[in-house]
Amino acid sequence: MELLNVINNFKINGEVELTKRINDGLINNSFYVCTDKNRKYILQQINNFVFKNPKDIVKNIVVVTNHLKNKVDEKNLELVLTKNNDYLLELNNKIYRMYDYIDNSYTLQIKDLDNQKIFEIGKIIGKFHANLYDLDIKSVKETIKNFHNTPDRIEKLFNSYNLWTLNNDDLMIEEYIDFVKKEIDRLSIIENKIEVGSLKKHIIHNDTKLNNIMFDKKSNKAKCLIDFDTVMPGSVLFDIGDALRSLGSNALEDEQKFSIIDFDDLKYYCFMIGYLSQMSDKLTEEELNLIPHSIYTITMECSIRFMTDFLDGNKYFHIDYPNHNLIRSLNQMTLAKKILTKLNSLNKNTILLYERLAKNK
Ligand code: GN1
Ligand code: MG
Repeated sequence: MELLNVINNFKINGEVELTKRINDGLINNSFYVCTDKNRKYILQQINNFVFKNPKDIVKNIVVVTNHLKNKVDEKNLELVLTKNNDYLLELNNKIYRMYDYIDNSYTLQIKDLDNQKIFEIGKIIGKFHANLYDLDIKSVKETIKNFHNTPDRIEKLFNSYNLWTLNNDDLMIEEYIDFVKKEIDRLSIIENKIEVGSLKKHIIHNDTKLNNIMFDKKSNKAKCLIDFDTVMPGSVLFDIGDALRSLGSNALEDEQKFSIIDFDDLKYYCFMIGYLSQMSDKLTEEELNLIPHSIYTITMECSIRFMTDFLDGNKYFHIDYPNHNLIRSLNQMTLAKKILTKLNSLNKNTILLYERLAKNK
């Protein structure tokens, strides 16, 4: 009943006929809504523990979607207004916003990926970066401070570890902390380069995992990115790293059988061919040289975030069982270690790929 009341506060077309909870995503609560006029929407309750300033998020989304509207001919994310002409609805201490549903589209699971689809994903992320390249970074607010600042994430991990009361997992956690300590310098390379200005920030997506990429049902091509909550200034390397963290792995991020986790080089190259088709003229040499390294960094960063949340008592990410964040964290560390063993060859081949594509242009 409350849900229906929430929905009817938005300017929807028709009477609500169907609502369905969507169990994707670890932060917001999302619902699919369909009306008797066959109009479809996505309603989301914004997690205000994670997003302290929902108003800034919707302001960012409006700036970015308007900018994209002038460049993209296909459908992109669009917000639905409330009956008070606002983008946010506050009801019983909860905050909601609504999007038009992107019709005739679907998202992929790791098991559905093939080389062509991965190429498409690289291309759509490259296109997103290229289209937002000329948007002034000052026009978009930083809604979560230091979101992909890895050294800051490490500091938060150490703080949580110091406050953590030891229990049965202590040896495993200690080993984990030792590994992170050993890797601090390597994990700080990107942030250090941002600080000295040798890596520039642009408007990027910041959450390019596989289920945030919509595919078209008819053409089976990637159509657009969704989930613009974290669209903020950052290095393009964050998005490349985050996308490959999720789609370059041959296992889900909460797979418990760590022995099957590996990083798939072929998927990486397919993604890069797609990405470079849109961004090769914009990437700097520094960015190009750091691409494989960014996948390692963002994968470890994600592992660190899951571990920090586990130590903090699971307040940030939605969990299905008590050790869920611990499993996710160790899973992502296993993947990161696999990437480390491949860094040299990935680096060499990325340059070769870039040069070959440039020649064929
Ligand atoms: C969260 O909400 P969702 O599932 O799209 C998180 C990402 C993590 C991801 C890990 C705002 O994304 O940063 O990479 O979980 N989003 C936020 O699965 O923290
Ligand atoms: Mg998200």
